[in-house]
Amino acid sequence: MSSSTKILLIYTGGTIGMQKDFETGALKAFNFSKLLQRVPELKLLDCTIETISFDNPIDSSNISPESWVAIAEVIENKYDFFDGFVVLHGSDTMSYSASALSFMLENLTKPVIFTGSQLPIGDLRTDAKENLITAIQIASLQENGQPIITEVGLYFEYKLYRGNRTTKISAEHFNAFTSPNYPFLIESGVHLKVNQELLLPFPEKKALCVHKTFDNNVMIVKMFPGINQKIIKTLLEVPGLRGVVLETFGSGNAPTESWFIELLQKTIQNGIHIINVTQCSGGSVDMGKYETSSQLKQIGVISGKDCTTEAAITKLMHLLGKKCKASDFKNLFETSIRGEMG
Ligand code: ASN
Repeated sequence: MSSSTKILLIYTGGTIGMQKDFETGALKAFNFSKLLQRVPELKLLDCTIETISFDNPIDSSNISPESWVAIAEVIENKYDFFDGFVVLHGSDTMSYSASALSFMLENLTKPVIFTGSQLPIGDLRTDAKENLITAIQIASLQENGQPIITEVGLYFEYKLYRGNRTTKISAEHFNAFTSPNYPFLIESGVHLKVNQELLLPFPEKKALCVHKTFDNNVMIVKMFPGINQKIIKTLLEVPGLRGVVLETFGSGNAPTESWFIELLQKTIQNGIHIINVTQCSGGSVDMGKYETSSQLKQIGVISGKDCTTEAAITKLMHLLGKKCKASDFKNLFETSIRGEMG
């Protein structure tokens, strides 16, 4: 890091910048300028920090594809003027946003690091300061004048993860995220330990390309024993539906009852993409390993492999938004584009 390194802090909202409403006791977003007043330590960092805020900071439960476009446009407009970007975001949907931004930003040659906190920055026991300061340090890491991280990461509680590999696992612990199928990229201890071999390679220098279209005519269906034919048929026949992420059991297994398989087959024949991801918190879909997934493979269900549900649903919306040929879709989905699947 050097004082010539320039970092842009993009504040979208989330607990990190919230305070208690005295009347209701609920946490509400407050003005970003106050966030910086609360962290004078930022001035001690050996880099230049500029900040930009959403006009109306939001709890991340209100994040939408429009918000992702807003974040991406800030990065796009300021890309040439900064060496790295830190996105302050609520933790609840941070994994969705980090996944979405990873797909949107093609040929990224600079770090985009999402972070937030479990307690507001003004709280005595806050985790916000460590997360914020280390995320900025990580975004500033350079070697021979080139950024070390050239991907969308998520930093929380001493670990930097690949953003599109993460999932939120706790509403209580400071250690709120995990990356079940890919190791962490950096660990923060006395030193920052970078696992260089796990990072996405520096892209061949092409201009940054920002994909801004998402198609949200999609849904996530989580399988459970006793799932009802009438209900699932109604869901799959919703007019305009274009894709489904199906959270299955174990390594991609589902009931073999003929009504279920026939319904999925008809849905696929109608041009609706069905993506198989596991509802396990780790491991991969492997269709054909068990009899209970062989038919899914035969009828053309797409394998989400070891993708998280967050990465699968955002990739689905992104690829549908790109309007690629229906016949290419399965192949495109099953190919890793930003290191989101193994
Ligand atoms: N509800 C908050 C949010 O996601 C939670 C947090 O940031 N810890 O905006």
